[in-house]
This record gives sequence, C-alpha cells and structure tokens, in this order.
Amino acid sequence: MQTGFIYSDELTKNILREDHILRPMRLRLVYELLESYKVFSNKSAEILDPKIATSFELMTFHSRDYIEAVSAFSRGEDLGRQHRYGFSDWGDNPISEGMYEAAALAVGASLTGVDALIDGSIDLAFNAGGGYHHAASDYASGFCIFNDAVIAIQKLLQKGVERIAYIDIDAHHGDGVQNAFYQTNKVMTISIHQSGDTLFPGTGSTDEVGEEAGIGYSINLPMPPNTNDDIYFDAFMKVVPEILKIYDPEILVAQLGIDTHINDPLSQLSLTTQGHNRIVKQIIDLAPGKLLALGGGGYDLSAVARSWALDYATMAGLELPNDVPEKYSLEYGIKTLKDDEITGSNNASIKATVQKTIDTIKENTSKYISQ
Ligand code: OKP
Ligand code: ZN
Repeated sequence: MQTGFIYSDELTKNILREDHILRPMRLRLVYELLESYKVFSNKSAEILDPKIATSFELMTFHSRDYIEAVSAFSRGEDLGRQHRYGFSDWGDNPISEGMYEAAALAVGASLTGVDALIDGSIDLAFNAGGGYHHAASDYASGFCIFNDAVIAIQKLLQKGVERIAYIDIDAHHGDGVQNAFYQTNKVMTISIHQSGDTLFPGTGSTDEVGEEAGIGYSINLPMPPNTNDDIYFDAFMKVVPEILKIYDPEILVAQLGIDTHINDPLSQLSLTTQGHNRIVKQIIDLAPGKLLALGGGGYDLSAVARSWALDYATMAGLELPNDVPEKYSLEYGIKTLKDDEITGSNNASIKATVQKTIDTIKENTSKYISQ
C-alpha cells in the first residue's frame, strides 16, 4: 500500500491566539517523530505537499458571504461583524491575521489527499492538519473555520464516488459533517464521541439518524466519561464493521482526533495511544483499499505526536519500536510511543450504559438500513 503524509511547515504557523489550546506546532512534533524513525526513507511512505484551496473549492460547502467575511477578518477588516460568523476575541474562535490562508491550506491539504487517492498514486493519505469537523456552512465553531472533511467529501462526490463512509473518532461529536450530509445516503457518517450530555457541542445522540433519503445514514455512538480502551474497542467492534458491511462504501474518510486520550485536557475519555491506534488499525482494515485520514482534536502534545506517528506508521505497514529515538526523546522528553497500560477501570456501570447505546444503534440499523 502506498501512503502519503500531507505536510509542510506552513501548516504549523497560524497561531489562533497566544494562549489558545489548539497549537499548530503539534503537527511539527508528529512530523519530526516520524522523521526520527526514518519513516520517510521507506518506499511506501511519501510526503505530499499541500496546496491551498481556492474560494471556488470552499464554496462547495461554505456560503460566499462567509468566505468573504473570513477573508476580510483575516486582513483585519470589518471586525465589528465577527460575532455573526461565530468569531470572538476570547472564545473558541478568535480572529487571527492570516487565518483565511491557514484554514484554506488545511482544506487544500485534504484535497491534496483526495487527488492522490483519485489518481491512484496513493492508497492511504493522512492530513494530520485537517479534520475541522465542527465548521458550518456560514459560521465558525469549535476551533474550526472551514470544514475540510465536508469539502473533501464533496470533491469525492463530484468525482462520481457514490458511497462514502465517514468515521469520526474525535472526542467531540462530528456535528458539522453529520449536518452537511444529513439528508443523503451517498455519505454515511459515523461518530463515536464523548456523550453530548457532558461535552461540546452537545449533539450526537443515537436518535440523530438522518432525514429523508439520509434516514439511517447518520450513526452516533456516544460514550460516557471515563470510557477506557477495552470498552471503546468493544463498542466499536460491535457496531462499525457490521454497518460498513451493509453500506459497502467505495472509500473511507476518517477523522482521527486524539482528544480521547486520558491526558487530554478537554475531554474525559480515557484512551491510551495504543488503544487509539488499535481502533485506527481496524479503520484501515475496514477501508476498501482507499482511506483519507484526517487529524482533528488533540490537546496533549505528547499524545498527539505519539498517536498520529503510530497511526501513520500503521497505514504504511510499519511497526515502530516503542522506544523513541534518542535525539527526539532528548529534545521533547517523549520516551515511548505507547502509554503504560491503564488497569482497574473496567467500570460495570459504564459497560451497561454503552451496551444500551449499542442496542439502540442495532435497532436503528435493522429498522432503516439492513436489507
Ligand atoms: C474541537 B475538536 C469551552 C467550550 C468548548 C470547544 C471545543 C472544540 C473541540 N470554551 N470548546 O472537536 O477537538
Ligand atoms: Zn475534539
């Protein structure tokens, strides 16, 4: 399998605000970690240079009005209207100089992946600088300005792909992507996240199943706080493979947010890097030979670097030694890829809650989409 890691330093430059928790530098940590393992000297692993998305491409999802507003804000103009589009100085979505170019580059990076998948030069593409799953057509939300996942899927649809499955394992519900394709069966969205009862954006319950032609094609698997590797894996395996078998997608798009990690400051899920990677292995196996993987949330820098390096290595079919090469570990204080195993958190009440959720999803599946 040929894999592409979509990366340039340009993706790491736009700081949303000095104290903002989303730090673009994390992508450089991933890249350097892969470099330290000499992953790119492997024939199956190549670096793809992202190109910036055009406003025409952005318009396959976003309104012209919103795109023009983001462009004006990015140049420091028209700032009095920022609140209309989800921006505010101290909130989740501050305005920063150059944010238009940064957000359009994140989209372009995902489109670079789509192009390589379509022309057949790559089987698995990873844009760690993408996965902006909350952005809506005309407002910013949850650190997301332009929704690269939606725009990448739109391009696949334009290219004639008829069944696209989107799997979102970020700790937060993938609301922007779900909403964009809520009424179509050409895109199936599956989101596994910390329950909206306890986490932003508050949506993503099992009864959000889609509408009209899309009924049954939105699937949500909300998890209680403190869900660990084993419970998460078990739930994934009981739900996702069967649904994908029924749907039989031509391509898989996956948002691999790693804010599910036990050390993540924004969520209360309790996954390890190896627990996350075990899910990603399954996603790769379930992909019909074509996978567009996107980054997403992830606010503990060590967890981000280790998880996405592990994930990309898995895509490239490489098994990295657990001990991080010395040069990197000296520079960043990161010693191993895997975490220590977390024991003793196999909580019976979490299991029972998750089992109920699984049962509901199965009922919905048999009601709406199984033949
Ligand atoms: C983006 B992604 C606290 C409110 C919640 C938004 C979190 C966005 C997460 N100020 N903040 O899905 O990781
Ligand atoms: Zn998230």
